[in-house]
Amino acid sequence: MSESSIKAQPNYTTLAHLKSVQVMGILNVTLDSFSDGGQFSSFDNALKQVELMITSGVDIIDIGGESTRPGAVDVSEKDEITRVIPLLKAIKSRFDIAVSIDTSKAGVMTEAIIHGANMINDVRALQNEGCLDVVAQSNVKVCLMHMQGMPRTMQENPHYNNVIEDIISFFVQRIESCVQKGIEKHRLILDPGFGFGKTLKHNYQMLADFGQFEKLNLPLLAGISRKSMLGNLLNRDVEQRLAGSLTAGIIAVQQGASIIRVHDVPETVDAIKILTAVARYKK
Ligand code: PT1
Repeated sequence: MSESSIKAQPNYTTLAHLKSVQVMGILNVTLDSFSDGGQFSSFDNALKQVELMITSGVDIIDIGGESTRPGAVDVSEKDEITRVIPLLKAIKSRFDIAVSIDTSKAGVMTEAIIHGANMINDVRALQNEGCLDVVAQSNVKVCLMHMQGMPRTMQENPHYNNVIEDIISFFVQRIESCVQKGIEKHRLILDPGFGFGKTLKHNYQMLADFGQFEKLNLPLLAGISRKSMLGNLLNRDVEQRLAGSLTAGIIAVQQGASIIRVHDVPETVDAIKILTAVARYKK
């Protein structure tokens, strides 16, 4: 290789970056995940899952009461509050752990903030009525995710001129709206939204060029765990996507992701420990 072809590039395999990477553990309380038993056992189950995640080294628990996977239908605000808030209160009273609430509804955000949520994770990037105001009047962190279309139909015909550039333009506009409303930049986290109105090709372009989002100078979140971009490539059911999930998560971390949102916390923590050890020994 000629000398001139060696470019100085940001290196996210450094010890400093890897030490700051946070694992966000997914806790679903949608109707589907609650349909396998009575309310009480489900609630206890969720708390046991939280305890396991904490023991395994999770940094943030992400509670979601609305399914946003492709084809999912809307949930009422009342139902979402009933599913999410009691669990948030129970976690906050029992454990010392950061909790994020995965919601797009201003009413759910309000309740979540009152009851001690540390972060709002919004796949609709605070575009719904009242959301900017609710977050502006708090001091929580907020994850702004990119989605093209809405969950029920978003996979029908996704189109971009340039997937990375289009998402960056969207982020620039959303950051501007947040700052205008008084949500300080230091509270923002960006997520390009793997699987949200993206073809297989778009998803892999995003993963290949994940480092491009670093231009926006904000922490990045990647949520790839068990998604169909892994399943469709590997031809594997959702329970058989662990190797794919770990590999894709690590690739995102090596390109600057600060938070990875995952189902398999112990395995993800192990993978990051290996990366960190390598960074320590690197000359
Ligand atoms: C995500 C995310 C999320 N994903 C953030 N929040 C989901 N910030 C929920 C599939 O293609 O990536 N980032 N909250 C889950 N949504 C999906 C989407 C699940 C697509 C599965 C797929 O399989």
